[in-house]
Amino acid sequence: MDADWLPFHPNPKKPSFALPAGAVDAHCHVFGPGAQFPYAPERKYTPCDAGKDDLFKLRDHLGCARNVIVQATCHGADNRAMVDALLHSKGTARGVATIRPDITEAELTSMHDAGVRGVRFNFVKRLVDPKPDAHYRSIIDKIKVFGWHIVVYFEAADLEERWDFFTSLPTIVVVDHMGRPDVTKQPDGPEFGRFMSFMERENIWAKVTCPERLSTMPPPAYVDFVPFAKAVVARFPDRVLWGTDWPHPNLNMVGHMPDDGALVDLIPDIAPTAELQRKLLVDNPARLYWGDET
Ligand code: 0GY
Repeated sequence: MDADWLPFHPNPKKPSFALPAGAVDAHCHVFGPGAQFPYAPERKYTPCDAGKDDLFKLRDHLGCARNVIVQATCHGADNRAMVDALLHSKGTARGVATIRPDITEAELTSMHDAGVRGVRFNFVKRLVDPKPDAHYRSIIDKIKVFGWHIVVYFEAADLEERWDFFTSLPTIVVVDHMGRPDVTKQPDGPEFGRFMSFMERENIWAKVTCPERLSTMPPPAYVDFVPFAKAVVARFPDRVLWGTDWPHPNLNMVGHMPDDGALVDLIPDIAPTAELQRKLLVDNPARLYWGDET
């Protein structure tokens, strides 16, 4: 792993907030293990190993029922570690893949059968080299028949730059970490206002995730993050998702590793009622990721 890599918390607390039955951790990753699932040559970081066994242990410890495992950039478009985790999850995990336009229908079918329900388009330049729109459009053509959705990861400035592209996407679009707002600005200011206008489109969803990444204030309260996430949950309660982001890549950039139990304890601050919590943690992810289950 990279010399300054921060490994995931070895001993997270048991949350004080009891997650509702059926709660989904809808944003997490697996890293390797590298000896079994090598990291991609084009990766921009080399993480600590953090495989499916550790992920499922955390799921049970926190009181989650299910996971959505999002392909991490350190594995590029090699989805084997993520798919292997889905196949060993006994139906308790769905996946979001990274694919290239030359993927075959047989490969997509096999991923769908394993539990993949979406693709991730990543525009964060320190993680990937973003591609021209045509690259993403050819992937959209391939996934249409499977009914998959698109997960996008971008920074606040990208929303303005690629507005026409993002607003033209024909599927449900889930935005990672609310599009990375600068939380030192005002939640009702122009920058986050642009994101809230984006959310007004019925096909746009948001993950109210990553206080540890976005906040400039100390854990576990992350006071400056809360009003942003709370505003999104209040206004769009049926189109929000929550997740841990375990095993928390690149937190050397912010200087600390959160306690995942404390991240769970932050949920009532951003979703203050039982109804909002049920939608955020249970109903919304169940509809999006397990909606085809009979
Ligand atoms: C996250 C955030 C980050 C990394 C990745 O796939 C990734 O490498 O998503 C980041 O560094 O901000 O969602 O895990």
